[in-house]
Amino acid sequence: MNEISGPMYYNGVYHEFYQYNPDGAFDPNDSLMNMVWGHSVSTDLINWIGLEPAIKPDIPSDICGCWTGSATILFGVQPVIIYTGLIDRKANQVQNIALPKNRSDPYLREWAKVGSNPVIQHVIPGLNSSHFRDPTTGWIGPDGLWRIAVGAEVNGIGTALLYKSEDFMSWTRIERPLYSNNALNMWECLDFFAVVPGSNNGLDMSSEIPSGAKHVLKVSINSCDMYIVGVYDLKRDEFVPDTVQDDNRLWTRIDYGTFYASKSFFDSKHGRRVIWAWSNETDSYSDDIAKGWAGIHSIPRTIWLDGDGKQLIQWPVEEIESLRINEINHQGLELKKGDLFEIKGIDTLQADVEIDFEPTSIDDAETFDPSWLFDPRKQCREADASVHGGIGPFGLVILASDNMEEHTAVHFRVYKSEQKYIILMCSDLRRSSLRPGLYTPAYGGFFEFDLENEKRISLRTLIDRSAVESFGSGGRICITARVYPVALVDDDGAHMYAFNNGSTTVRVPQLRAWSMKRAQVNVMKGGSVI
Ligand code: DQQ
Repeated sequence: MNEISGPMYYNGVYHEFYQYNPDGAFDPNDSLMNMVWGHSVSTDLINWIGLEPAIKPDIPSDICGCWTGSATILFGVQPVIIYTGLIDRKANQVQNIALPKNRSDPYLREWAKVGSNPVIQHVIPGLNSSHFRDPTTGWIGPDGLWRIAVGAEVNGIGTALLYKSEDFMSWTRIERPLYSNNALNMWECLDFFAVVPGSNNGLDMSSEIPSGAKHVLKVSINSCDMYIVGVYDLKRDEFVPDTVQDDNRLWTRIDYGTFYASKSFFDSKHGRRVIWAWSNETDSYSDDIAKGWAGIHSIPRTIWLDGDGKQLIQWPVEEIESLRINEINHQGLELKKGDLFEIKGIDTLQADVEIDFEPTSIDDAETFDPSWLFDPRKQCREADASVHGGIGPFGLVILASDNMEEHTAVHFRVYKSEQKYIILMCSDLRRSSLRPGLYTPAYGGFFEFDLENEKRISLRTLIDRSAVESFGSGGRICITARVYPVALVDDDGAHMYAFNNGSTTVRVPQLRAWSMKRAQVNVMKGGSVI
């Protein structure tokens, strides 16, 4: 499977549709296949029931595949799916609509495509019609008209095309796009949503958006999910970024690891916005064929905008805490340069760890070089966990074998840049496995931090065997990684340590960790597991 398509909460049930390749465990993006919309349901975002696919290719306007799209709930009662159909083997793309056959079925198992499909054709001057896909969730304007955006490449430029409709069925393109930027040439899986700076209450795009709200445009391209914060100019129906860098390497990321094609939705049960994404395998094609599956979805996260109006914050939904057991707790630890403190007493292969680091002095921060911003991964490779620093590296070493020949390091390093502090967070997979043929980069990203006032740098890492999801500084920076250690397979488990390799001593005022119970994953109704 690959990404989540059309997540929604409707009548007490969460729906997760997703791109599913019924032909086997290979990457559907590598060729044109008969992608269908897989379908799972849940009442808590953690335990899932697998259902039959909701949409399959069977009409001329999706005959070569049902690709990504979104769900919109019209006026709180009518769910609608809008999705991309492949009309031929050249991957020419149009947009289609499907409606639930029976709205009183709590799981909305069956969907019917409308007779007027395709509702949006690929006839636009300058459009590359094989790059015209992934319609967003709809939003409503003060004029009562619905809008959606569709990602496209127009005259070689990445564009969010804007469409309007009175009834969500018949669509007219507005000549001016919602946004376009020549830093990239095609945008997949656009996501467009409103946020109130400093508030973690989500906003429903189908309702009036309060004044003072900002808008976020998320684009997915080249395995990266990037976002821009700005305002939505209602008069011009245009997204206006607060700032935007010409060089897309400087665009802020939703997550700096293996986390792609994310999609958010408004969760009316809890009044929050939830986002999650596809985390592809980073083992080999033959590994995936042997396993018989490939691709997972990250743990859903609540997402909101920081009070500074610039930075999105993400935090695992609180429901994940229902899986916590066997808490261990340490307080008042101190890590001097070279210290390695073993965290014992939990299942280190399936764990949730929360740890705070407090440098005892801020004097020894090394000088920041702005050119590093172009390539944080290079900095994570060159200044890795074994390289002594001023403040840091400190963090966690997880999934470590007895002799450390396999381990994954998740860590921070603090730099001083004129009047502010900049922190590098890394998730270094280069020694994560002895197996050949894996993709094992050192992922990394930078963020600004008010070290003088905030003092503590927090790290939360959720480990679920091959999945390692890390949240730095309360969710200001996130890195998802996939790891495949082999030495641990026959062992009792793996070791986990907190470490410091910087000359500044680091206090650990609080360290809490839990083993995690197994969630119910895609159990089909009737008992058989898919
Ligand atoms: N995957 C889908 C496309 C989308 C891409 C096809 C992103 O709709 O653009 O499975 O991973």
